Amino acid sequence: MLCFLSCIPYQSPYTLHTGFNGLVVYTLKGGEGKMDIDTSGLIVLETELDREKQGFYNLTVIASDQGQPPLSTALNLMVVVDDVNDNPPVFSSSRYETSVPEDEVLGKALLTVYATDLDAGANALVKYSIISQQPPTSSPMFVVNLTTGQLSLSQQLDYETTKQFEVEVEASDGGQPSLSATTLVIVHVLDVNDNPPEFNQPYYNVSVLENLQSGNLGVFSATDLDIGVNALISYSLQDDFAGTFYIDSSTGKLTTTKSLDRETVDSYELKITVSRQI
Ligand SMILES: [Ca+2]
Ligand SMILES: [Ca+2]
Ligand SMILES: [Ca+2]
Ligand SMILES: [Ca+2]
Repeated sequence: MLCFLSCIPYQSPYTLHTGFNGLVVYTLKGGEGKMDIDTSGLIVLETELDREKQGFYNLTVIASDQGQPPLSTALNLMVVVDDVNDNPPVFSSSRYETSVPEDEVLGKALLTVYATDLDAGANALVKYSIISQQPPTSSPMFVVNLTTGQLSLSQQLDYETTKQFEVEVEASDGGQPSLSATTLVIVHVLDVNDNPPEFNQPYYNVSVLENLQSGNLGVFSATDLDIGVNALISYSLQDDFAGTFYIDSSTGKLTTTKSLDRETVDSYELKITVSRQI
């Protein structure tokens, strides 16, 4: 914000005068308390300037003699304040958050981070880059557009592996030296029902006594890697042999509902199917 102005020598138009009438007095208007003019006509800086507050000054130098009546002349000049890279980029937020389903397509734009810089020209030219990702992955999960700050997906998400990422994005300006700032992007991964329920083993062998009126044959539960409704399982029998067998649709507990007769049928092959619970 602080800039220095080269002092501008000012030559009096009355240098040929002599005596009292030739004594030139300079006054400066428009210096806003930042600039003044000395007795020799030199404009001097009284305090540091800040281009971000005032980028230019319209000055009027009045040179007057001490004659009666006094004669004067005025000169208008404009002082343009050069920029110095004294402002780092500032993000519109110190923290951004978004939620993305785990099956989102690669290249999908997730959000745009945005930083502004009060300076001018290259000193205000902001470029974005990702400087860290937690947890880390072998290839970065996200990519940020250098100039727009748009964050997009570069690797397939998997809710069952990672439920949340924290991405640190840096904005740096084009000044020499460059100034920078960082912001944090939290990406919540949303579960999608991409895992079927699975039994621990494909085949179970169960023996039961034929004289059992009705009995518990065991619990045949399956597991589902998803969460919530995506992991709710419903069990059913493809064939219950005319009501001989029953399976609890929510627990997978298999029972006989009537006594079996080994002399009639000595084995049953039951197929348990699992599906998403509606
Ligand atoms: Ca800057
Ligand atoms: Ca500046
Ligand atoms: Ca899932
Ligand atoms: Ca599932």
